[in-house]
Amino acid sequence: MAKAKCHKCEEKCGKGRADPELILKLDRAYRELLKSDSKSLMRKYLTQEIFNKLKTKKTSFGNTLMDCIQSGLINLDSGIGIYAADQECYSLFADLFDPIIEEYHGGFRKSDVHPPSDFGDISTLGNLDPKGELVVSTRIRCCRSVEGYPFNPGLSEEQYMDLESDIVSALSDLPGELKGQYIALRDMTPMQQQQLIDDHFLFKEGDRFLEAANSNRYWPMGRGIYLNENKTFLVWVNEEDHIRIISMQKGGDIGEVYARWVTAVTTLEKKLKYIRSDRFGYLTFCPTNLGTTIRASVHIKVPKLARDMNKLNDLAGRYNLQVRGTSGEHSEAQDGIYDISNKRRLGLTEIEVVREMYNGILEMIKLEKSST
Ligand code: ADP
Ligand code: DAR
Repeated sequence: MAKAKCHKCEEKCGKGRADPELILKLDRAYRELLKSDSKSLMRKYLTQEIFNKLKTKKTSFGNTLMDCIQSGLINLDSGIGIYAADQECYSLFADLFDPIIEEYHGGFRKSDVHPPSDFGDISTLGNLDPKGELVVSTRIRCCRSVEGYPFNPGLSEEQYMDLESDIVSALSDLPGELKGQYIALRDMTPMQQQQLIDDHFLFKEGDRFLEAANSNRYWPMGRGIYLNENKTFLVWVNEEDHIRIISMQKGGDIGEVYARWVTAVTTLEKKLKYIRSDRFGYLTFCPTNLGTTIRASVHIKVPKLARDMNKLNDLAGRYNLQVRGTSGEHSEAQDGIYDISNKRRLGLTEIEVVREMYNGILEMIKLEKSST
């Protein structure tokens, strides 16, 4: 297993201080950002004072403030506009990350600490829509970063391949219904790849936000998907994060989806060592995914509530839920099917996150049914 860049080479890669020409580039980019109409949280919290304090810093992986904010500088329509280019960024650039994390995760303050994992009593989650009237399908996913490797943008081609092989060997002897096959993206035909994307199993390609964050390099090397026979358990390798662990099925039986997800997560954590911080829980490339890293979602038809999208988004927000399109992030709804999921993942336990989504979706189903 290849190791992350040696921290001992701080002298060589000049830990601590960004190069003068990079600092000039940052100055120019920051002036442009101030003139722009960006509404990102990065734009909101990158004050001149914080910018001046952070622009000279560099992590032991060699990443600077530019590596974290370049996606938000290029994509002015970013909602967040920042990624952690490596695991040190959350502490080295805390003056910028902390207020963004506090706002996105509904008030996770500097003094707050993510709780230990608690998967709770699986039996307390039932079927969100036993008659199958509104819920098309249910999915729970989490993200994991593997110790010994830098986050996505810092991976060399060799590290992508080594990380893929470490993950695939951990997947190779999964028991029971989790048993399945890994398919490397480089071995897929374009048609096979597109079908998996259209079926909502495989990640989309060419995300411009990830592209601008330098996390699509050497594509498709080291990327791929593991699927069990029933396509109800999937693992994404080296898309945005090192690993995405996914349980999903048709219908609204979130109890079954959650039980499968818990089994998979607890089985895999015996085989792979993950990057976890006391304060933020599981560390991820994007600060929106920290903590439990869970996104629990339904594909749901809510034609009455969706008549007014502003009202639908406001209603979802009241239950700490988020609305996405049918193909997930940055997509529109097709055939009136919306992806509605929890927004908060940090500062809550696993069962609290899924229960918050469960309760919110039940309320939205009631409102949809009672609307005229
Ligand atoms: P992520 O969930 O990993 O943050 P996206 O929002 O892009 O990423 O969604 C990834 C894929 O998962 C998309 O194809 C999306 O359609 C699919 N998806 C999300 N929720 C569900 C669901 N409840 N049922 C079926 N597919 C889903
Ligand atoms: N597109 C970026 C990231 C938002 C969160 N989504 C993730 N991590 N896939 C933005 O700032 O909008």
